[in-house]
Formats: sequence, C-alpha cells, structure tokens
Amino acid sequence: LNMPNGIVAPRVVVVVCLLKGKKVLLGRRRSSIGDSKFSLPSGHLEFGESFEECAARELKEETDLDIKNIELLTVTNHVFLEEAKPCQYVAIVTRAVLADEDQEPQNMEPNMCDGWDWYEWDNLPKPLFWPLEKAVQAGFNPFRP
Ligand code: GPP
Repeated sequence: LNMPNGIVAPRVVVVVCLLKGKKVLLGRRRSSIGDSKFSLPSGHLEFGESFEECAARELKEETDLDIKNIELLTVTNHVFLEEAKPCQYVAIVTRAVLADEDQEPQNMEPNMCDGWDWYEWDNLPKPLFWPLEKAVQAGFNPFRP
C-alpha cells in the first residue's frame, strides 16, 4: 500500500453506531489522528472480511461486546492532508444493537481509547472527532428508520 513520496493508499474502515435505547456508544480516542476526541468504534477492514464481520470483530476487540442486526447506513470519505503522514479513509458506517442488552462495554485497548460510554444523539459529548462532527453537521442520524 506504500506509494511513492510516502503517500499511502486509501484504507477502508468500518464504523459502528451501536444503539442502546436512545443512546449510542462513544469513546475518547488515543491516536495520532483525532487524539482525545470522541468517536464511534471503528477499525480497518481485513482481507476477506464482510463489513458485518469487521464490525462484529472490532466491537469484540475494542469493547468485548457482542452485537447483532448489523446494517449498512452510509459511506463517507475522509482525507487528512494536514497530518504528519497524509492519509485517506473510506468509512463504511453501520449500525447495530447489543446481542445481550445487559452487557457493559470494557475498555479492551486502553492505549487506543480512554473508555467507552453511552450518549444521547441530541446531547453528544465534545469535542467530536471531526469526521463524526462533519457527518452530524450534514444531518447524519443513526436512529432514523
Ligand atoms: C479512523 O479509524 C476512522 C476514520 C478516519 C473515519 C471515522 C468516520 C466517522 C464517520 C466517525 P481508526 O481510528 O480505526 O483508524 P486508525 O487506527 O488508523 O486511526
């Protein structure tokens, strides 16, 4: 994926809006991109995976939660030109619900996230990771039927 001049090919990430009642799961990022900003769980699509498999795997790895009813919502494109290492992500945005309503998220990768919590869509924490902020500004709402 490395191309001349240190440019890296666009990567596919699967983003999960995990809905619980009126709330959605967000965590504060620990990352070179969007450090300390709130975002949805996400991760890179691995070779051979379906979007749904990727969503379920990432949620398990990052939160230990099991999810079901995984649905595709939209696709967004994010170009980071101002970063030390310019990069581009195509985000496959999905939604899902808990397989077991009583399961609570665990912070399985504390070097990548400060912790997970549930937030109402109308009262999201600040600051949001800018790709999410942009989607919200554009009217994206994972609760719409
Ligand atoms: C980074 O994913 C995710 C994006 C740039 C897109 C997010 C889009 C939304 C609509 C929220 P990552 O944190 O899993 O990747 P990396 O580990 O490369 O930082």
